[in-house]
Amino acid sequence: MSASYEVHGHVAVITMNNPPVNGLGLANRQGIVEGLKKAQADENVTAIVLTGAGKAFSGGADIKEFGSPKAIAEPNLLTVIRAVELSTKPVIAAVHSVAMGGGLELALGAHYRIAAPGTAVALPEVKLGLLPGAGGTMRLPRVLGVEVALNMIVSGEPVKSEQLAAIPGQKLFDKMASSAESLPAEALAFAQEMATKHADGSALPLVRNLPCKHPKGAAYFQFARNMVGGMSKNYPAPLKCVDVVEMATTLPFDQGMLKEREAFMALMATPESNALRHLFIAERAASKIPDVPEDTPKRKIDSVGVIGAGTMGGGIAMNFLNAGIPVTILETKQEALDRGLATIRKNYEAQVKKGKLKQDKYEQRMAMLKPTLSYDDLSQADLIIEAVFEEMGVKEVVFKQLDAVAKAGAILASNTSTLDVNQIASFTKRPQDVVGMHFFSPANVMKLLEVVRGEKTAKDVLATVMALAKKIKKTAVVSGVCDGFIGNRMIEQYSRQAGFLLEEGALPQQVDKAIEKFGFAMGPFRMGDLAGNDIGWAIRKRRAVERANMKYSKTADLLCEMGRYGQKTGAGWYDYVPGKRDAIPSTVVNEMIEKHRADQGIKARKISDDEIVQRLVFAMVNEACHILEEGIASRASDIDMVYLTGYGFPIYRGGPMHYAQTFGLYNVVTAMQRFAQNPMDDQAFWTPAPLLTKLVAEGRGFD
Ligand code: T1G
Repeated sequence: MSASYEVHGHVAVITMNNPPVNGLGLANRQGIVEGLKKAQADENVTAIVLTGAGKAFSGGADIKEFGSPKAIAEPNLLTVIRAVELSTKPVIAAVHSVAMGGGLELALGAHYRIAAPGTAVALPEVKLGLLPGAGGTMRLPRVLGVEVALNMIVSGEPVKSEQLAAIPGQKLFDKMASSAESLPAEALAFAQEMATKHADGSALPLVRNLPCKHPKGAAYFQFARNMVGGMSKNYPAPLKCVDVVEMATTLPFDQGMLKEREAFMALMATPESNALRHLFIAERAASKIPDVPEDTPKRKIDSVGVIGAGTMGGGIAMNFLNAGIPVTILETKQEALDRGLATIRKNYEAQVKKGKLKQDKYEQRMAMLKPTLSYDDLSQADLIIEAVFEEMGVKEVVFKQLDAVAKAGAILASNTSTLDVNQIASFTKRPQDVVGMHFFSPANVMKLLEVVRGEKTAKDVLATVMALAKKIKKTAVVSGVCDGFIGNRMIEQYSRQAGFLLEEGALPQQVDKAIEKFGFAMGPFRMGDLAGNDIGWAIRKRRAVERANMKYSKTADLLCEMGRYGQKTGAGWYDYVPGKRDAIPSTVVNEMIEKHRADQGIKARKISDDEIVQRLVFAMVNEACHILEEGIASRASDIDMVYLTGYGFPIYRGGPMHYAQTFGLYNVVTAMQRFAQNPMDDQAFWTPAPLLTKLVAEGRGFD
C-alpha cells in the first residue's frame, strides 16, 4: 500500500507499491517522502531511483481518495514532488507501463527520467473534468514544447514513451531503456552515472528552471481556445487547460503553479467533474458482480453462433467478428440470410469508405462469418445468441432446438429486450447455461449490454459473459429478470410522463426541446419516430392485458392508428421530407392532440421546461429505486451506466441517479409530492419509493 526502500550499491531504490496502478494515495506518498529522507541521511547513497511495482509506474492521484481528507493530507502530491526536486542527490524516475496524471507529474519533478519503451504517458485529468493539479501544466510544456504538451493536456490521450523521446529537443526522457525488463538494471546504471556526474556538487537539473515560451504567444493560444472551445461544449475543463498552459508561458513558474492550483480546485468543485469522476468509478464497478468472485473460472469462447440475421442479429455478429471471434449466423430462409449478410457487408464497406477500417481487416472479418440454414452448424459453438422475433412462442421453438443441438457447456443467450429469461431457460434442460444478453440497437455501435441473470444462471456463465463483454468493448451491466430489465423498465415511466404532458398542454416539440436542452441526445418523440412508434404500441397492447390498470396517454395509440409509425413510414410525431431525417413539427399531430384534449374535456395549461425535465427524469429515478429495492440492479451507479451508455443521458450529468443526488434527494421527493397532486398524472406512481424516503430521512445519497 505504500513504497518500499532498498539500497543497491550506492543507489537507493524507492518502489511505489499500491496495487493496482500505484495510485498516489496518502500511504504511497508518505512512503516516497520517507524513502527520500532515508536516502538523504545515508552517506553510502549517492543517487536515488524512483519506480513503481506491478503494471504501472503510477496511474496518478488516487481517484478513490478524492473528496476525502486523505486526498489533501500532507504530504500531498505537491509536497512530494517538491521533496523530490529538493533532494541533494540525483533522483532518477524509472518509468514503465503507465505514467499518468500525478504519476507523470511526479516523474517530472525528478532530476532525470529513463523510460521503458511502450509506456503509456498521459495527463488524462481533463477526462475527469479536471486539469493536471501537481505541476503538469507548468512542467510538461517545458520538456515537450507548448504545442505537444497542450495537445496532450487537452485531449488527455496517452502517447507512447518512445514517440515522445523521438521529438527533437525534448527533455522529458533523458534516456530510453531497451525494454521494460532491462529498465531496473539500466536505471541503476544511469543513476550511478548521474551520481558521478554531480559528485562535484554541480546543480541538479530541475524542469521548473527550463524556459517556456511559444513563438506566436497570445495568437497561438487564441487559436487554441477557438479550436478547443468548439469541441468542449458543456465541459469547462478543456478551455481552462488552455488558459493555464498559456500562463506557463507568461508567468514565472511559482506564480504559474498558484494559477494551476486555483483552476484545479475550481474544476474539482464543478458538477461536470463530479459526474465524470462518478462515471470513472461507476464504469469499473459495473463489471463486478457482488456474489461472483473475480477469480471465477471462465468458459472458453472461441466461436459464436447467432440466430437471426436481421438488424439486431447482424449487428450482434459484427461485435464478435470485430473482436476476431468466428461467427456462424443462422436464418430460416436463404433470402433472409442473404439480406443479413448484405447488411453486414454494407456496414463494413461504409467503414472502409470512411477510412475507419482497412480493406484487409474487412475481408478477414467476413471470412470468419459462416452463414447457414441448419441448426447442426451451431453444434460446436461455445456461445449461441438468439435475436429472433420478440415473442415468447418463437423463443420457445428456438431454445428447444438449441437444447437439442448445442454442445454441453455452450452458453445459450437471448437478446430479448423485455421477455422473462427464466421462462426462456425453462424451455431447456440446461437453465444454468441460459442468460440474457440484451444488446441495444444498433448493436454494433451502442456500448451498453444488459446481462440478464436468470434464477438458475450459473456464476461461471455470468463471469464468462462479463469478461466477453469487455473483449467486444461493451459496457455490461447485470440485471435481474423483470419486465423491461433496467433500462426499458425505466424508459416506460419516462414515456408515460411524456404522454401525460401532451394531454396536459405541451406539444411534442416542446417536450423534446426541453429534455434535449437538459442534455439528452434525443427527446422521447424524436426517439419514437427513429425507433418506430409501433414498437411501443405493441408493448402497450401486451401490457394492457398484463397490467390493465396501468394509466397511459392515448395520444401514442391515436398516432399509430393514423399509421404514423415514424421515419419508417415517413411520418410520426413529426413530419419528414422524403430522404431527410429532420423532424418537422406536424400540424396534423398537433391537431390530433388538441382534439384528444377536447374529447377528454381537458383544458390545456402552460407547462414549464423545468416541470417537463423533472417529470421525465424523476419518474425514472423513482422507478430505479424500486429496481434497486427488488435487487434487479445491485447498485445505483449501474443504473447510471445503463443510461449513460444506452439511452443518451448526458455524460456531464453523470446519469439519472447521480443527477438526482446532485439535485438533492430531498428536493426530488418534494417535486414528486407536487406531481402527485396532479389529477391528470398517475398520482399513485409518484409515491416516493421506500428506498428514496429512507435515504432522505437519513440524509444520505445513493453512493
Ligand atoms: N486512482 C485509483 N484507482 C485507479 C486509478 C487511479 N488513478 N487508475 C486506475 N485505478 C483502478 C481502477 O479503478 C480499477 O480498480 C483498476 O485500477 C484497474 O483499472 C494531481 C489529480 C491506469 C490506464 O485518470 O486510465 O492524477 O475497479 O480497469 O484498463 O494532476 O485505469 O479493479 O477496483 O482501468 O489496465 C489521473 C485513470 C488521476 C488514470 C489502467 N489518472 N486510470 O487501465 O485498468 S487524477 C487517471 C486509467 C490526477 C493530478 C490529478 C486506467 C489505467 P478496480 P482499469 P486498465
